[in-house]
Amino acid sequence: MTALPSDAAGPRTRGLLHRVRDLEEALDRGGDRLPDDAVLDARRSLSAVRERLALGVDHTVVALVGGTGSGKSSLFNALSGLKFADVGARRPTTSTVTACTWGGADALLDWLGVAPDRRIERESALDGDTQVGLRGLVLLDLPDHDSVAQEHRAVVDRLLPMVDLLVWVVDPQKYADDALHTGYLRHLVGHEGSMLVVLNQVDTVPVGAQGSLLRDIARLLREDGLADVPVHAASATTGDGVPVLRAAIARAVAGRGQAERRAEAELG
Ligand SMILES: Nc1nc2c(ncn2[C@@H]2O[C@H](COP(=O)(O)OP(=O)(O)OP(=O)(O)O)[C@@H](O)[C@H]2O)c(=O)[nH]1
Ligand SMILES: [Mg+2]
Repeated sequence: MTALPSDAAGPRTRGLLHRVRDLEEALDRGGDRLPDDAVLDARRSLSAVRERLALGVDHTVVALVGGTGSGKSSLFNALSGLKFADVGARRPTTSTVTACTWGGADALLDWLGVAPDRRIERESALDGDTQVGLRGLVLLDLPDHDSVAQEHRAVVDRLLPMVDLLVWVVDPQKYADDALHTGYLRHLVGHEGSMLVVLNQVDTVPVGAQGSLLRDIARLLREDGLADVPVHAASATTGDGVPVLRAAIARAVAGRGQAERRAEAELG
């Protein structure tokens, strides 16, 4: 059996690995009664599942994604309670993916292509209640998808399919941007369960105007074909809405991730 990186083999991974081993043993015992092609196919799928399981499925990868200056890095810091991501006035600020993990996930971060010096681990033991429910979370701060820097978009496009939950961070000025709706959101119809939208910088909007702004975002999402995507309001600066966002992320962590669902489907 392939040795697992020690941080990858949590209970979910181990359970799936047991099933892989059972199926491999069944093929060893009874494979000669099946057509060669079928056995080869089955062995190939099992080996692909094993490869993904080597990274572990006990983590949930959540990415903050959105246009430049919407506040992805600021929200990353607010959610993690750390000041690890660079927040700047210069646009764009973030050019490489930054990760915070609640529990180690080095093999997974290697796979995601996060540079070692852009990783930080949350010391959850020190945090009391605020971090409960986030164990297993890998939070990513991505570069801007609408960047003047071409390579930023390439980083975003490479990572999107690897993420379990996409948190689209929009701001009151640019939420209707075509690069977001036509370039990305409309291509994600069918993935409503794996995404949410956050209107950040809500502190800059008069209280009386916030409701209509949120309704306008919901309207645009309906036009994109994404009627069921939840929309949250938050301010990374004041902290408003951050606990609710953290709770939504905790629910995703408690649910099964994309890699786990895929492995299960394959084994089924
Ligand atoms: N008023 C207010 N300002 C915010 C908020 N969130 C972020 N900012 C400011 O907006 C600017 C951009 O924030 P960043 O967190 O760097 O934004 P980003 O989305 O990571 O930007 P890129 O890395 O360039 O894509 C900074 O000056 C922040 O201080 C917020 O909730 N309210
Ligand atoms: Mg940033």
